[in-house]
Amino acid sequence: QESTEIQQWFDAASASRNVKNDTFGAYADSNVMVVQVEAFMNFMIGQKINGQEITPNFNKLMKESMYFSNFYHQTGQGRTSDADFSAQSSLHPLPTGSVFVRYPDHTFDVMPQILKSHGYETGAFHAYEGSFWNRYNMYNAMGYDHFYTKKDYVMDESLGWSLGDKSFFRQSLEFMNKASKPTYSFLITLTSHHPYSLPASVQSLDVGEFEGSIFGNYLESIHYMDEALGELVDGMKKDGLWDNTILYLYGDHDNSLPEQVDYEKFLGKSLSDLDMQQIMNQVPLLIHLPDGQQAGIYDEPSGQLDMAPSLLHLLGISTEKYYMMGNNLFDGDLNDNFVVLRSGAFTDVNQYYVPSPDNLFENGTCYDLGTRETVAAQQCRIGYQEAKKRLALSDKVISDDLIPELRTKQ
Ligand code: GP9
Repeated sequence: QESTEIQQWFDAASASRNVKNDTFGAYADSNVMVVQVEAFMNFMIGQKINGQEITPNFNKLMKESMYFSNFYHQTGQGRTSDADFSAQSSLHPLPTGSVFVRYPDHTFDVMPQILKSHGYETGAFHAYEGSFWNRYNMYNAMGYDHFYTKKDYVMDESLGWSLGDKSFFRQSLEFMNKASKPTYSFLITLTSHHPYSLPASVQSLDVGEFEGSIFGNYLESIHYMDEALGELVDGMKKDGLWDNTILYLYGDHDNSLPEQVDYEKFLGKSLSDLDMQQIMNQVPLLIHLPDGQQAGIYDEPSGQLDMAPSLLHLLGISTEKYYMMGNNLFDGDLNDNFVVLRSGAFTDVNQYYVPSPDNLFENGTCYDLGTRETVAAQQCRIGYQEAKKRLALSDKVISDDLIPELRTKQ
């Protein structure tokens, strides 16, 4: 009985996202490069400090890309590994711990495996210890042909936790160039990792009053990462990858710096509780299509779980039989997107709900996004119930390893 209900939920989700419109298969057989950027938050996009843009290369790229201005990270305790898992599988991360560590041997419908079965050469790139977050085991199970770790890179630029992002991108492109096409490449950056302390020689922003503070160092590390991004794009153009690759770039999670006053000083205005909720949960998403089509700013809500269904749509691979929960960003209707955060918060085009620490529905805060004011919690009840249902369903599918069983009954 329970498995029938679960199957019904997935059938309905599949029907609403599997739309065969003009964009379905529009980029079939393109290379796909996914860049997951460490602690990259949305509030700095387009912003300046002392006249200098924090992310000039990202801002430039936005003009010929799709930029989702209301995109959320959906991570929990598994941080970077949660962002990775939810983007690749389109399921929610767990309420405690990381799927990578707890259930690497369970079955999921993930991007590398799916694309491998469609003739792609697949690679994960991360210049750090391969065992961190149990990646060796998990990436093997996810179907990556290659996993390039710190051992594979020449340490010619030592920054923060490991290799600097500039060298990381440059060497990753060299590995990619050796692969047979089409390729699916997943790159995880690291230089902008907490505590964000970079040598003065690579700090090129004048952060003024933030000088010497961790918030100032954070801005510097993102500015460095953005320079590296500029070099990555140049490298892709030089290597002939730019016109035949979908570039999908997003931030993994927040920067663990919750002081409201820092954001107020940086943005030069006072911030409401809702502003802070959005700031701490929004990360940027940028999609550059090979022909630069569909460029623009998309304000509808979206989240990390949306990656797999959206990319597969562009590649013309039906997700009908896959156990995925995210939105398809190319289904032609962004207004019906529903985004659930691991905390139980949710948002759609009209509402934003923040659960209370005691997790009682009535004690949570329901915002009307039209007025940005609080309204009676009751007005968020339907969304709250749906969010709760999705999280419980995802948890069950993951921890009970339900996908193989559900699939036999399809
Ligand atoms: C290290 C990187 C950091 O490999 O993934 O992970 P985080 O601490 O951000 O979860």
